[in-house]
Amino acid sequence: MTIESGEVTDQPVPANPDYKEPRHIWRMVAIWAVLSVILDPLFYFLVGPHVPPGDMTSAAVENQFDFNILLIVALPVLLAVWVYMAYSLIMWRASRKGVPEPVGGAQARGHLGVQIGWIVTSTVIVLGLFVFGTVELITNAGAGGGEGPNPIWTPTSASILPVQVIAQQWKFTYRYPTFGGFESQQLILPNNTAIAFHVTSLDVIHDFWAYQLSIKADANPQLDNVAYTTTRQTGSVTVRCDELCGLWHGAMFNYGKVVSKSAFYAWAKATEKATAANTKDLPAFAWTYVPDANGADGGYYPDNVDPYSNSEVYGAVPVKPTSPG
Ligand SMILES: [Cu+2]
Repeated sequence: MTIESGEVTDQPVPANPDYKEPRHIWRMVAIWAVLSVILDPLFYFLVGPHVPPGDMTSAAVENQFDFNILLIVALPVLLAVWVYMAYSLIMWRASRKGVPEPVGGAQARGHLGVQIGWIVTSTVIVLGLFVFGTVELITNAGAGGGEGPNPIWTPTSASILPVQVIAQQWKFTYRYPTFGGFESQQLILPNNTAIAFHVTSLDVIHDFWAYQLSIKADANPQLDNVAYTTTRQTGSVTVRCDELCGLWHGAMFNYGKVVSKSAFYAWAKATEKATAANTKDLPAFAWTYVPDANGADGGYYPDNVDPYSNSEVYGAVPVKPTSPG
């Protein structure tokens, strides 16, 4: 096509004949490598300790480690995209005169090195994460998930405190079999102790999610779902239902605490005594309950007895239970 004289054109300025095309790919690789080498350790050591769910239990530590590994694998991938984008915007911007148009199309499509590099890198990352994730699931408490009635993993600790989590529409309660099977509305745990959560449900499927403990285990009726962790720090715990379980699913939450061993034992013994009458009304402690555990026409709680009636009124200010520590 010929350009008539006087016609306005957006043809690029002819390239400078002395211009030597730099090795763009190696420049980008160099920038990417430097950024990755600096930012990955910075991220791991500065941000890593603050990544959820924290380090309140052994399961939380494992979870945090897994998240951090995923993040430091992901960060160089993100950097590669950002470096390429920034480099392209700067090097091949339309206003940059005297530089030839970048070559794309057929030449780039047929580049064997790029193709092999792409396939090998993404395969190594995906398969590596698959192996890492599988190993992490099997070892070390299954990263805090429920393992069913026959766990594949048991803590090595000599004494493991069993705590039963009972989910029902729409609340969680906790029974402590080592203290006469009393029931508490609040989850209280001793510090530096291996805990075996036995999660079950009285009605539909719920899910016990104790965020700071990094425990998330389904609560199925007629099933004793076991999840282990070891507490490492005292502090507050939020428990939420994590399985859509009906109208008031969103209101199904309560709180707990990890307290010192001595505070826990003092609380447990005092509560066992104080709730003795309530415990007598409950079905005998078992790992699972049928919906009419208290008799033919009764539910889990006997007729006319509801120990938690004040917290049954949804929208009401939650009752502050007495708590240790
Ligand atoms: Cu629920």
